[in-house]
Amino acid sequence: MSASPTPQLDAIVIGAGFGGMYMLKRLRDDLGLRVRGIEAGDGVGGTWYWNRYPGARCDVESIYYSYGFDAELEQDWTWTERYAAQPEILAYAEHVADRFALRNDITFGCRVLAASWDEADQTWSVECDDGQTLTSRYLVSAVGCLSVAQMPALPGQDEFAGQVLHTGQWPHEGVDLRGKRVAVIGTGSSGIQLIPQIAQEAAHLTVFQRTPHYSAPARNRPLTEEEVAEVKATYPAIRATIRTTSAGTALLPAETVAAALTPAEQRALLADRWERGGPGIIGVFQDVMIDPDANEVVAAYFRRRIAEVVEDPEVAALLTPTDYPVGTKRICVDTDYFETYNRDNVTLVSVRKTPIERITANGVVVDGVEHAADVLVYATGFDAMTGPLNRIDIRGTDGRLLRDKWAEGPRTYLGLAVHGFPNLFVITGPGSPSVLTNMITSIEQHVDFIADYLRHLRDAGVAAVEPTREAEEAWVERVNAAADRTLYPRAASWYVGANVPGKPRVFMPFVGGAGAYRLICDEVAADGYRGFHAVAPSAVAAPA
Ligand code: NA7
Repeated sequence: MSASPTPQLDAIVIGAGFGGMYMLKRLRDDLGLRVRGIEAGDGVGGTWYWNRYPGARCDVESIYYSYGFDAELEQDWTWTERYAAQPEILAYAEHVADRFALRNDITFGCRVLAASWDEADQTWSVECDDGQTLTSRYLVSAVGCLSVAQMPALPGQDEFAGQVLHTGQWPHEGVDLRGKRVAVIGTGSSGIQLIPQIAQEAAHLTVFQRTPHYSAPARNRPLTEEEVAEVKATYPAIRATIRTTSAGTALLPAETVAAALTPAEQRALLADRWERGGPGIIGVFQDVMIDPDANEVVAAYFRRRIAEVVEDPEVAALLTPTDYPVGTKRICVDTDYFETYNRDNVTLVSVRKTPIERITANGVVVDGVEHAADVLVYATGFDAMTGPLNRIDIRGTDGRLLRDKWAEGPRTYLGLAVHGFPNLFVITGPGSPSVLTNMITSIEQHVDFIADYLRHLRDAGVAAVEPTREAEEAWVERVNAAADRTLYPRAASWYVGANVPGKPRVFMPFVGGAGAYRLICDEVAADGYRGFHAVAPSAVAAPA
């Protein structure tokens, strides 16, 4: 029998966003592995490379939404705003790529089409759309959670004569909307950021809203020199703290459950959080995401604030969410969103009861009325969490496709690895806290876990591992049980795949909190990577 051929690479990392870049750096610089990154875009940055729509901004504060692995990087980079806008975050990603000389190890403009596990050679064979096939010992997915744009299938969609855009695939050269009639479909986080910006530029803006969303004011502002200096002086302590929190960022902790307070005390706390701005208002009471009554106190507060701002009572009523708990669809954070509907050049069309009938050459038809548009913007979100992996033909043991294994919903161990797919690791995959947290904190934790595990395997002389079936099943049950204890599954959100027709309704992230999850992973590692087992090469002899 011939010896297994040495793969071309030790590891392939798919994606060069924040997950892929740090993974590449750790494996190359700390473990000395031969690593290649494969990235569909022509540059680094992932989400922030693609989502260039006006108003795109992170809803996690910039000083926390940044890497904590390198003290000098922290000191050298200076954030200018409380919530960084897309160009600044992309510039940061590019700075990191330059600083750590990552680009030469990344193939840009190249998409991974398929990856298959060779059981005899114990290597991954990765097929790219530039025609090349690479082999490697390990495959790491850093494809992101919100990277496959979701387009609705509307009758007549291809007939539209004007420009068609999706927020997640915004043209790099920008779009001149001056004097144009613009239609926006969708009022999630992207729509809510985009709509106030477009309203200022376009001749007319028509917004098509299916579900009104809860949105809190961002209260974005420039950071002062004093604030920046203080943060830089205390960064190690800040990082140490946020790693223990549920959301992986610094939000005011709740002191008590809602029922322990009088209505006046509740209102005072809510008003304080509203004035502070940002998503932290969801954490105002300990039980907002668990107790429907506590949730309703917060939801009612949002409703009152909408009624105060929006001048036309009919428009205000349409913009007011009433039939799902606040926070169960991701809370939005805005600047002048509701105020925008007081402008003369903005029209709101509810498509709740009367869905979009069709798209014509000239616009969007609802309830028999054509709303004319020159530009049509889809702010319709993403095939979240599983979409980016499922569109790659990933074949594990016995040639089984990952998307077939996940047909009834994703199944992972710790959101990091999948039984039947040896040596595949998923950064912030379904079953991990990921999208419920500061993504960069969660990314760093996963990357460190994976890098430490690969070092451990090298030291132990183990070539291939996978989670056991039992460990995976137990984790899936734990993820489901955690979600069922909350109000999260009550909304038709992208967390449960409700925005993609035919997608199984499963709450995908682990809701137990990033800090608690980190402890679980640390225990798994300390216990000899409990739940994983070594995989022996199959008996099939490699062809002579
Ligand atoms: P979201 O939050 O999924 O929002 C998409 C929006 O598009 C939402 O309002 C949808 O209504 C709407 N939508 C989708 N399909 C249709 C059709 N067919 N007709 C009308 N309206 C439609 O995506 P975002 O890009 O805003 O944000 C995604 C995440 O990125 C965000 O949560 C942050 O984590 C960053 P629906 O609510 O489904 O009724």
